[in-house]
Amino acid sequence: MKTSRTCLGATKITFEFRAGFAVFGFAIVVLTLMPFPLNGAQYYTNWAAAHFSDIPAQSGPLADPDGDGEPNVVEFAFGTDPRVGGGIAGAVQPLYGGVNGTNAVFQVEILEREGHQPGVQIDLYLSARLTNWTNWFRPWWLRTTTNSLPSDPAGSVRELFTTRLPGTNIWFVRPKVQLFEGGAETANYYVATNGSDATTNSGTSINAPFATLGKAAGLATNGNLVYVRGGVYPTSSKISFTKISVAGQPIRIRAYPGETPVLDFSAEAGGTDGIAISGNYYWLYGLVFTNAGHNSIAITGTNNIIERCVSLGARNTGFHIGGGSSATSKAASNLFLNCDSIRNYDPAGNGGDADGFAAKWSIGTGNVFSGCRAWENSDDGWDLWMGTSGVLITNCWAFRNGTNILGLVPFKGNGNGFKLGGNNVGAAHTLVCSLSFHNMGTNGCNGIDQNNNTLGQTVDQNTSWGNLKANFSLKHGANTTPHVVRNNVSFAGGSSDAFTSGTLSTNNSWDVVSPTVNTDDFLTVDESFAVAPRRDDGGLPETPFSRPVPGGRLVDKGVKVGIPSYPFYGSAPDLGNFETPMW
Ligand SMILES: [Ca+2]
Ligand SMILES: [Ca+2]
Ligand SMILES: [Ca+2]
Ligand SMILES: [Ca+2]
Repeated sequence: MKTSRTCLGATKITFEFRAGFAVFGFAIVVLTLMPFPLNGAQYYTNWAAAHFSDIPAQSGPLADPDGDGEPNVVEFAFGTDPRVGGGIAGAVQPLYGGVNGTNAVFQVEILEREGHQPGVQIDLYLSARLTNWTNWFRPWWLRTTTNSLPSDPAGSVRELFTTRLPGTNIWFVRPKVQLFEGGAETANYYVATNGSDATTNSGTSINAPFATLGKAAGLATNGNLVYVRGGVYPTSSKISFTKISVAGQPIRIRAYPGETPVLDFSAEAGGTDGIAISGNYYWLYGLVFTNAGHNSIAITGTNNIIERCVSLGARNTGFHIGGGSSATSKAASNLFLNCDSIRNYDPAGNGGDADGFAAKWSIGTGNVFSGCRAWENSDDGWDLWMGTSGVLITNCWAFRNGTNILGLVPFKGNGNGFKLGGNNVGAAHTLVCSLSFHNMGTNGCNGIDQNNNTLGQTVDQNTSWGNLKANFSLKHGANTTPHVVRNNVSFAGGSSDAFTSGTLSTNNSWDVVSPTVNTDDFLTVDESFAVAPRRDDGGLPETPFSRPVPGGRLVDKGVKVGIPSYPFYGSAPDLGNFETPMW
């Protein structure tokens, strides 16, 4: 369900008049599958119950019982009183904006009176005109907590939002609040570090949880919810998810709201996966996996979603799709969304096998990686070795893969960023809106690599720079169909980029920017930003890192390529994986 509501006004700033009047914004509520029951902690449902026990009908996130134009979820996010109109001055305060120029700093400070509430994403939209309500846009925002003022309420938080835009002398700001997790629901099963799998605990109550995810997973069926409480779970054997669910009734296995469960597979034998999903329609959310004997998650089933999960230190590839060379069924339509795969490392193979993410061998169609990061894995960031069907990789980052963290001698990590196939198997993959930098290793170490895939690849709107060898290695002499390569950026690679003869190469930095791109074309190349914490909603962090200078040589130089869900600003897409917002 997705609903929205338009706000009544906006905060205006001019160079002469920096203070403005604060008027609240609009809200979007994204409910996942189930309505929220009223047993949250500091989440929306708990807040609403506290404020509306006498009028529960008015407790919905989009209700506005005090008639001040601000829906409850906005009052929740900013900590204002949902029963008292007004009283919201200063909650959104423009601080600074450049007058003119092509690269000005814009800053807005917000006050969250009851602290930073979980489960909501606050975004700020800007406009240079208020002649209508259609020209709002959301720039990227670097968010930092900042100093409180003496007059601020106890427990409040101030956040500073900073972005860079082409200048304008008048601008307006309004917030949007998105509710993505309202609080704990009533689950079918609970797992906790102080739980028990013995008959003394039913597992069906938060007060009588199981001790292991494996126990809960064995019982969960269509449409069930399993909550895993925070803490570390030493786990010595593989957990198998084998149920065949149906669309619309996934088995949801989620971190309890506000908590971080860590499944530590250190005690597992080498070569054994942590989680094996042969079933369908599982939806994992918010789990951390460490030290798996083989893959943290190995998927051979279909229609599974792995969201906001982390693989750290697996002894082979972190997150893997594919059944291996003897697969009898094909893994298809699986989604890895907003996951991180970090420092996975196979000592048994001298680092030559552990990728961040992989879709390999016999796979079906529709597998997607979106919003994911892979860094410092011993082998590749992504590896689609011998994948038999096309995979979509969109909005993903691969960096510093092929790093010999354990100091192995010999070390066999290849360290490609995105490896799009292998061993003369043909599959037409799509890699778009992604970032690859500083990948290194002993052999390979290209930013984006065709690797003997016999079909043409679609490689649009990516930035690949500073890799040990080529940023784009798409000429292995194996493909019978040319590649499509558009709107990409390449600079500072260790060896020359190469493309199969006949490749449609257009509007890439090497096609349209001269002299060649360099670091001055970006706001910063300080890669410490790349490992910044994610957005509240799980999306990739927003920072100035590797973004084009507004008004610079990469802006509006692309050709319209029609990538779904990729809005561009100005007259055309920019080059590379980041689009510069425009008034
Ligand atoms: Ca209100
Ligand atoms: Ca109010
Ligand atoms: Ca690999
Ligand atoms: Ca543009």
